[in-house]
Amino acid sequence: AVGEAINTDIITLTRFLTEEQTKHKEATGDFTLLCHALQFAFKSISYYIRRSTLINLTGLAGASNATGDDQKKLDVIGNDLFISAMRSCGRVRLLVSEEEEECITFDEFPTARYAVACDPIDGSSNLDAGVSVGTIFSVYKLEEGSKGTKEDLLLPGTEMVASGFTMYGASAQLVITMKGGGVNGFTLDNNFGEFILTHPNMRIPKKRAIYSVNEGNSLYWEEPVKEYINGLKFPTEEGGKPYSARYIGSMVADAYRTLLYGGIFAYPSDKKSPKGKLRILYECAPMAMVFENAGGLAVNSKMERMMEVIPEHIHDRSGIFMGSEQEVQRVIDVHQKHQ
Ligand code: AHM
Ligand code: MG
Repeated sequence: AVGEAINTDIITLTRFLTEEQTKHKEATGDFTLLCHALQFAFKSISYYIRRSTLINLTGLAGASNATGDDQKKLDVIGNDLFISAMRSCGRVRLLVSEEEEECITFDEFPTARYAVACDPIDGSSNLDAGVSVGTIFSVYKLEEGSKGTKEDLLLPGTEMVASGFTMYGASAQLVITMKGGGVNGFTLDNNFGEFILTHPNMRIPKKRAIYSVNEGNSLYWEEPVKEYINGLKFPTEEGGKPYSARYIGSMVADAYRTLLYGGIFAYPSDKKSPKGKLRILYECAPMAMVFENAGGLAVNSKMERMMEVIPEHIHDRSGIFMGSEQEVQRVIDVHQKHQ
């Protein structure tokens, strides 16, 4: 019949969020509004990334950010778009961004109950080459009577109410998870201007022989990390095959592939960066929540559950291993042997 192959009952992110809201009787709609603002931030960042080569948005902005990285023009624009979306929704009290040294407080909304942490454009070293980058976000609900200072955000990942990321690849892919829920993936349809549910209830495969790590750092790795990675490359069991290496250098893209195909992504702490490279609040913790809710695991370099790590400062870093349950378990086993 005509239209048989065409889905006319499309689940947009807007519809999904409305349906989620009605599942929670106590919901006020604040969180839904916040998600609508997030959605707009992703759409607009995606738009500028796609046009960047045409409208002179490649290259450096001429400054460096809170953590000392050179800022790209798109880092600045992505950050401004994100902040503006969060401010204008009126539901966010605090915002931490990788690109802002200090926590932003929206004092015009003193009763707003949410706090957000974000890396507006993660993997920006890949931008000018047109390689996938992404936005990572985590959402926290503030304690009753919290003062609205950055200390309110020094929380373990277990306190997040939602987290996720959008990857700006061949298409924009949004992955979102909520506390106690599953992981859902949406694809931005540029003609509709809508994120469409294309990957409902994502589950990471239990194992897969793919590892993703910057091997250029191996000189600095600690013994257990060296032993673990060598074990993947030079299997000792009869007929064992070596793992495949895949490393894009954009955490969001490496994480998205790992989520879909399985395997492991690692950015361990090492002798050069004893605290690791990736930041807890807006890189490690939100990814850990996505991986756990998809049936995977995420630990830091001390083999502690990433979701339980409490940052001391808003820009604190951590080592991280995340991926398929059996692959991460193998890292834990090697580390335990070394204790
Ligand atoms: P950024 O937030 O400054 O872009 O840095 C984070 C990125 C991650 O996306 C990626 O996993 C990692 O840094 C790559 O680092 P390296 O170039 O050291 O391998
Ligand atoms: Mg980053």
